Amino acid sequence: MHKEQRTFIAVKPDGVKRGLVGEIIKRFENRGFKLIGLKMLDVTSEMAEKHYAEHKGKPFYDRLIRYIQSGPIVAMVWKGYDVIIGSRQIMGATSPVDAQVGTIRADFALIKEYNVVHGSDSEESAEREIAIYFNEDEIHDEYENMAEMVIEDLG
Ligand code: IDP
Ligand code: MG
Repeated sequence: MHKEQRTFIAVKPDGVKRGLVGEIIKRFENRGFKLIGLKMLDVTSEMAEKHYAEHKGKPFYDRLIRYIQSGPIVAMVWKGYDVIIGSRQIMGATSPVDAQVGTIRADFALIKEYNVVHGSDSEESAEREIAIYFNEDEIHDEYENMAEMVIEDLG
């Protein structure tokens, strides 16, 4: 069955510097997902280490921690039916050479080390990542968006 979920999405520092914030947000809005949290911030070392704990010890870990702190990010929470797999599809594979044409990473990422966008890969990581970047009172689920209204029509 279709599952209503939340996910954590971030425009990474290279995406912000390249002026891709609006382009990336547009693709999630076009898909009908509901934006319920949004902020620009500098990622602290503590946040970066929590976020990327699963990659600690890998050869690219130190560079990844530097990359996510190389400028402000735009952190977001999105909600919707199957939003976790759906947002991974919109983003495309980690490396632009593996990503399907038409995905954000195929269209905009330079290389896998600079792939412009982050998205959670499971419900567990989504809730863990949301908690790193947001307090619950910064999340605004109290409005109804068009996609929710359409889906409710199914009864
Ligand atoms: P994902 O962002 O597609 O979920 P992960 O495997 O979770 O990919 O890796 C997190 C981030 O670490 C990637 O988005 C990318 O920026 C970076 N990364 C992943 N694999 C490599 C690699 O093999 N070399 C360099 N950087 C990598
Ligand atoms: Mg990941």
